[in-house]
Amino acid sequence: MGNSRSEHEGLVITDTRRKTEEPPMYKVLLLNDDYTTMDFVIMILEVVFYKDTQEAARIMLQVHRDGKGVAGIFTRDVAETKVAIVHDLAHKNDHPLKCSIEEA
Ligand code: TYC
Repeated sequence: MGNSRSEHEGLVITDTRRKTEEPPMYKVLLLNDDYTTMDFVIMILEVVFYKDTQEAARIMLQVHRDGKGVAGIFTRDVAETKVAIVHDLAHKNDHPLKCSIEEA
């Protein structure tokens, strides 16, 4: 039996053709309701989704007008964790705010 290591020395070939798979991405949607305060939604967008105040206000108003809006796009695990955090903060602060996940 030959020594494959020495026989093939210097013949290592890296396949650079195959594209690295990217994970499926998910939109976290904020849903409008009549009771959650605008300030609370802006705070959520700042604290959970790292938006600056101006962008947070823009997204909040879009949700208020259109019924829903995209808070961010994440891998499935991160999106699900953000939804759980939003629902927990909303519940603890007596707001009915809901959000959902949609494949991007
Ligand atoms: N519609 C709410 C109000 O008038 C504000 C609001 C905006 C609530 C966005 C939820 O996801 C939401 N106070």
